[in-house]
Amino acid sequence: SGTGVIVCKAAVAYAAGQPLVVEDIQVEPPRAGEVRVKLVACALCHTDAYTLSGSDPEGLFPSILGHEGGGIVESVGEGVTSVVPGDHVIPLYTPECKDCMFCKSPKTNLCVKIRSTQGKGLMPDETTRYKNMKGEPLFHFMGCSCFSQYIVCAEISVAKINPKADLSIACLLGCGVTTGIGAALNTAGVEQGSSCAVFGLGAVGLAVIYGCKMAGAKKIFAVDINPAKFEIAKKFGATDCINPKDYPDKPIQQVITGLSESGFGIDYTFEAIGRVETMRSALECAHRGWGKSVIIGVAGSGQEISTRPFQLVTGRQWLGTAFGGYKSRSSVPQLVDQYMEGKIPLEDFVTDRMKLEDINKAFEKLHEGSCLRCVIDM
Ligand code: NAD
Ligand code: AHE
Ligand code: ZN
Repeated sequence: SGTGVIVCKAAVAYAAGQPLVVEDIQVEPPRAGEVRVKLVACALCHTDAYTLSGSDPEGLFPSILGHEGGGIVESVGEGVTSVVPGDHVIPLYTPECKDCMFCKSPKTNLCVKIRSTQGKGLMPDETTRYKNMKGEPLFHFMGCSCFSQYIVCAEISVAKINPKADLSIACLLGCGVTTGIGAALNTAGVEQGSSCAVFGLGAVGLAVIYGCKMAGAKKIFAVDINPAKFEIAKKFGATDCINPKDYPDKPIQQVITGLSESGFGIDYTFEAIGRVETMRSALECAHRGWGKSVIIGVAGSGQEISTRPFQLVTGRQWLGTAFGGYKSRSSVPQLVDQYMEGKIPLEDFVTDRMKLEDINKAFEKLHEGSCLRCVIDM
């Protein structure tokens, strides 16, 4: 294995706003420092839909989307030492080279080693490993491209995990759940006894709620315009549920500040929707003097956030997070072990399962209120 081109099925995004085309593609063998992985499962994240819609300034077509997968190493390129064929891995859109100035700093997880080529949809040597059967090149996506039965990633873009973990569930740690838990534990640093508010109750927001509960938060406000989300939010740890539509006459930040124990706001707030208006609301209901507000949601091209500078002058801090601040190759194997020990209820996020050929239905599902994560059986 490892020397020839593999022909396999993939879902190709040919153009923004168009359905994916499930067809045979050609996957080249891994070059130096790369690995080829046979995908077992992959979930859809809202970011895949966002990029397919054409809102991502870095979105490229034709490409293979998907970044929440799990698989088994099929072959490795020259010089690869950290994994061997047969290892179970989770592809990582935030790699960890352990060598760049960002990896060496304890302050961030934003490895920069291959970020520029990743943003251009290419491997680190500026070429692609994917072609359709007409021989036309296809771009990579987020260094992962999990909507293909075989993928090629940089060695630094895969985390080797416990082979006993069910990859069709553990794949959720490739993005949404890890991001949410990390936003609470790493980026915000939620403390025992504190108050939290989470805007948006998709898989990411629910994982934030779970992270806040893990950290011992006393009050957790769950905010969504779809009240059907409140039951599961309570299951994950929300203490109070708020539907902004119930308060048409008052900005929601005022409502939430009014409900806070001190009357001065909430210790930690999170935006997990991707709208600049709710980012502002989350910032403005953070506690006077020390409140921290974390942006997780990804806003469309051209969008900008705003607030009165007075909100920051009076002690609120506006933060953001990618992959929950987790240094990926070091942390994902530990998170998988925590899942195996029953400490992270990943199964509760899997609401739907589908075959690769039905992936366009999975995108429709994602826009329905009942779907948290739809896992594609590759
Ligand atoms: P999702 O679509 O499943 O969930 C979004 C939720 O927001 C839904 O429950 C929806 O009802 C709610 N919502 C929509 N408009 C609202 C409004 N005006 N007020 C209150 N609630 C509203 O999405 P997801 O997969 O959970 O992802 C959430 C966001 O996080 C997306 O923007 C995604 O791109 C982003 N994301 C970021 C990172 C990161 O590393 N920063 C990682 C994963 C996802
Ligand atoms: N490419 C976009 C923004 C997309 C974005 O912010 N992606 C997040 C991960 S979302 C996962 O579901 C991220 O990790 N960002 C940091 C990075 O380096 O991409 C744009 O605006 O150009
Ligand atoms: Zn994602």
